[in-house]
Amino acid sequence: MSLDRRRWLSGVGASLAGLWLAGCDRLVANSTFNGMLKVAEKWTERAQRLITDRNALAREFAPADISADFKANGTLRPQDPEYVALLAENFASYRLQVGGLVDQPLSLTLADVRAAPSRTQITRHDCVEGWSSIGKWKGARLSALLDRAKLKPEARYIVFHCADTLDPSATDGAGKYYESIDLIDAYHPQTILAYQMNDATLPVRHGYPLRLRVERQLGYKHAKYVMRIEAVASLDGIGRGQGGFWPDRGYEWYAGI
Ligand SMILES: Nc1nc2c(c(=O)[nH]1)N[C@H]1C(S)=C(S)[C@@H](COP(=O)(O)O)O[C@H]1N2
Ligand SMILES: [Mo]
Repeated sequence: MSLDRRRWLSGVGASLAGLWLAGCDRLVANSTFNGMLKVAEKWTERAQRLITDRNALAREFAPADISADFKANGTLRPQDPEYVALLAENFASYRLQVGGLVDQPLSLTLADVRAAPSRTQITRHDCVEGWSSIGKWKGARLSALLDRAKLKPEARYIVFHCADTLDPSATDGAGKYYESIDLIDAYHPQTILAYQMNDATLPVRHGYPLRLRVERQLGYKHAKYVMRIEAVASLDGIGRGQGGFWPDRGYEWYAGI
């Protein structure tokens, strides 16, 4: 169960319990109150169904379905000096930073990330431009990393800061790729930081060394070249404030499929 859902459910439980303690005999005798309770129950059901749907798994495929030629899109090889230097030493001094609203900031080597609880899945990647490819991904479960970092209760979004500048013409400092997701997607079981594709080391064009897989959303949410993960309460003040490189340029922040 996601943090959000757990928190939300305990909130609902607490407020109902509060009502009962307020004097349930008197309230139960009151037909308006019974009507209210029914409405509240219906609302709870509907909201819960929505949440349950968001936790449903994306379709998974068989090895025979894997695309022979998975398309690559956006940045194919970052030219940013930091990335170029890291690639030259095969990411020996790379550290995945996990920070922001956490009690225990992490600085992880690639070996640390590979040692974390993992998941492997064969899924279809759908790009907003109208193409799809099926690939097999193995990566660290984002939920495991976030649990290790101990999210603070104020954390609402997880931001992925990437190595690549996709828009060198941006003069406001918002030219670097980044993306963000809420805690429901962050704790979704298929949300992983992938380091393998089709049983091999993740190729540079697909986001080496780490790329996000957030299987219930469109391709542009799947941040490649992830350098830093940041837990935040608000997306204001990051990039142009819309929660992602493409959302800053008019795409929907939530790109559910
Ligand atoms: N860092 C970074 N992540 C990115 C992009 C990018 O340009 N830079 N492009 C996005 C888009 S639009 C898509 S469709 C997918 C493409 O992933 P692929 O190259 O592995 O197919 O990555 C997404 N993540
Ligand atoms: Mo895309």
